[in-house]
Amino acid sequence: MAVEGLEQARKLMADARKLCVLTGAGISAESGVPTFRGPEGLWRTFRPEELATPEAFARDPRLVWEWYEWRRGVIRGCRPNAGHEALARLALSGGKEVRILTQNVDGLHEEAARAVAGGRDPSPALPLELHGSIFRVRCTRCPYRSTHREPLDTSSTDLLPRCPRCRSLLRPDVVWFGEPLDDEVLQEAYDLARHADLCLVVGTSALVHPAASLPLATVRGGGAILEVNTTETPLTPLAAVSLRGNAAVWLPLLQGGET
Ligand code: BV8
Ligand code: ZN
Repeated sequence: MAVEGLEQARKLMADARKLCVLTGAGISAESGVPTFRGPEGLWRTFRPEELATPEAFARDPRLVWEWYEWRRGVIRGCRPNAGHEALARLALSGGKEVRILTQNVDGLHEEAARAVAGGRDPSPALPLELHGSIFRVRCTRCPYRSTHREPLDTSSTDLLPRCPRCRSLLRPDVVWFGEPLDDEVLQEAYDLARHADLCLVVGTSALVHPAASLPLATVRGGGAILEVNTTETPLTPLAAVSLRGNAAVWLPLLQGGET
């Protein structure tokens, strides 16, 4: 099945003129970033459904920042893997229109884009970040927003980062459960998915909406789904091909079919 799946998958990739890629935590697993629902997943040890919410932050901003700073520390030590790099090469090859939509907040797609582009313009490989970035902060009160990569001391509430403009608490610039995604980002994502002839879905459990419904927009627009995942997901039955296994192994094989 795997080999025959690969040949069919390569044909889908070769025929695609407009490719929309949707990635989830699974593409970063090989880099050492914990997934959400895997055996060692974040949801197991950190009750994130109680932490990745505006209510949790209102109730105990120090605890939420402690969890995010722990994740930021883990991710600072992680590098993009062969899966991120294969997608960046695909997007920069110019052979077809490729747009990467990611649910991840770890910044590894952007790091891979800049590394693969070298001195060239990395923008075709820069992802649309559906859920924001763990290395960006925004004010809980005014429009202030900025990149923020340095380690934070979360040992007490009065050490938490504050807005340089209005002194209110800063929060991670990510989309929490119960919060809407940025309108323009979501509209752009739907447009890309709707007009794609292939949606390559990599390393997502396809449980979180509205991101998980983007591949369905491709199918409704007459396109197909190609899935890469170590397990079955709710999208598997809708996929023309579902390659079972590690994104860091399969994506270079798929990209390799591109001359
Ligand atoms: C909203 C950022 C409305 C923060 C995240 C009931 C039904 C349907 C929907 C809902 C419902 N109840 C509530 C909702 C809405 C809710 C939702 O979808 N809940 C789900 C859980 C049921 N959605 C929301 O709240 C969204 N907002 O709906 O707002 C609204 C509208 C207007 C006005 C007000 C409100 C916001 C959702 C965004 C939440 N933020 N993250 C942070 O990161 O801290 S979501 C979080 O989970 C991640 O960002 C990630 O994107 C997402 C999904 O996880 P995955 O990426 O898929 O990772 P996971 O671990 O689950 O899976 C990994 C996969 O990889 C697995 O399949 C595994 O097999 C595979 N894998 C592992 N290793 C590998 C691999 N594959 C390949 N290779 C490997 N090596
Ligand atoms: Zn402010």
